[in-house]
Amino acid sequence: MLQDTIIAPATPPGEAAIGIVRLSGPAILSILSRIFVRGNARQAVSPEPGRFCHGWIRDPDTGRTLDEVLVVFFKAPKSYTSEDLLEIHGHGNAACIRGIVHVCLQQGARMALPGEFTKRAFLNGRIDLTQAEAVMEVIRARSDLALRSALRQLGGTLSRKLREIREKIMMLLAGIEADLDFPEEEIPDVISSHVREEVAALVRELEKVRRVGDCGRILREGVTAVIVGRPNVGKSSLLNALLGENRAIVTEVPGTTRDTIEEWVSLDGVPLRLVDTAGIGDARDRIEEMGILRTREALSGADLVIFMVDGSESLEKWDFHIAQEIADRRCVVVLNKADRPLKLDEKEIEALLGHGTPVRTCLLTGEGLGDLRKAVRGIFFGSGVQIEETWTANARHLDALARAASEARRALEAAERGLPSDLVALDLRGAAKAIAEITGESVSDSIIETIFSRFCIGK
Ligand SMILES: Nc1nc2c(ncn2[C@@H]2O[C@H](COP(=O)(O)OP(=O)(O)O)[C@@H](O)[C@H]2O)c(=O)[nH]1
Ligand SMILES: [Mg+2]
Repeated sequence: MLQDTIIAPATPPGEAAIGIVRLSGPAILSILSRIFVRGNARQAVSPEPGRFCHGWIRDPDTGRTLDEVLVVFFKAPKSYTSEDLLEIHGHGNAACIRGIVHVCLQQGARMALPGEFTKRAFLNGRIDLTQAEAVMEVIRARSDLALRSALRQLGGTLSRKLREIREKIMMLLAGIEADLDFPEEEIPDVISSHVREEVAALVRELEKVRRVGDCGRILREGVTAVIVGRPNVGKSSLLNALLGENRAIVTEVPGTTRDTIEEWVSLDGVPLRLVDTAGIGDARDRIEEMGILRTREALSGADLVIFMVDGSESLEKWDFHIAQEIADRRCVVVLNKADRPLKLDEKEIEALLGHGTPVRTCLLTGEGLGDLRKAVRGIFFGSGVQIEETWTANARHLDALARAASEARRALEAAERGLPSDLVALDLRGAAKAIAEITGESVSDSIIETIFSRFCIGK
């Protein structure tokens, strides 16, 4: 299956200093010998591995010169694909690139599918599936933090961690199976308590990997934060303050904001999609009614709720209604209008509304905005997760990790209830299999196809 030689442009079309075409597969040197003329005719036509070599690409059928180029040859297995690989660096002109690709196709290469170079690197065992996925994460990263997280994953940090976990499970299984082989030498208590501890540690470790990965996902996709509260507490003022411009209309008239307003802001490197809403309160007309409906819609898609109350007034029924509606959500409570005397103390507000210590702000002066940033960041990167250790989880990873963790938890339960150890082993094997899916050691062809089909051509 891998015996053919593939080709694709590696740089985008259009005017540029250079344009690169890549080939991978067994036939590249014979193709090159027919289309490449070295600048220095005394040198051998075959380029030395890992060195730039200057020359001309000619069409052997017409004798026409297509471009002046530098070629670099990477000898298997020391290449991106682990196969013989060739880069032809021509001029950044679509016609030059087209000419080079065309002549290579004529000499027997075939156009590469999206992601086929990286797929070969994976199938040849140079990288695992999480690293292959990281290649596209690096290319598509839209923020500095997302890029750093993708680069760590590409470097194999996650792969190593998962391999480590899988080896631990294998050791546990080996221990359990050794006991199964010699049931007469039963020392069940000692072994099961030891196994139990190890399985409990495994559950914790899997949950941590998942949390860290989810933070990476947030760095990539951004956090959708929805500001809710009664009319007139200062929601639009908060949007404007975090944005640093007067995006939303702010007046002392309740019901000023009728539609939802969205803007992206960077919160210390964390991309935040901030949504200002009409809020929730008594609607006085149909427009306000629809605004409240939209607020509820926005709330349902929020990763984070910023719940704002006016600290200079007593809490009202709507404050309690909102608190109830968002009871189980990730939330920060903001106690605004700190320039006025506080009607309720922070402890009371915390007790009445839940959701931890409120942040006090005054949006007329910007007081407390720093605390709010810190609180928001803490919600995603608190609980022992450092931005420096994140990796970029996608739905596939999170799903497999959730299965691994739930199998491990089941193993723990079985061990705690003193069930036969082959049942514990069964669940542990399930956990190991889910992890092998993430790294690609055990994964279906159709999943592999789907992953690489999302790549760009030439990668
Ligand atoms: N005194 C005081 N007034 C504020 C503060 N923040 C906002 N306001 C005022 O409260 C009113 C309502 O603000 P707005 O942002 O439109 O509230 P929203 O209806 O929740 O969007 C406006 O007159 C703001 O100037 C604050 O911290 N202190
Ligand atoms: Mg408003």
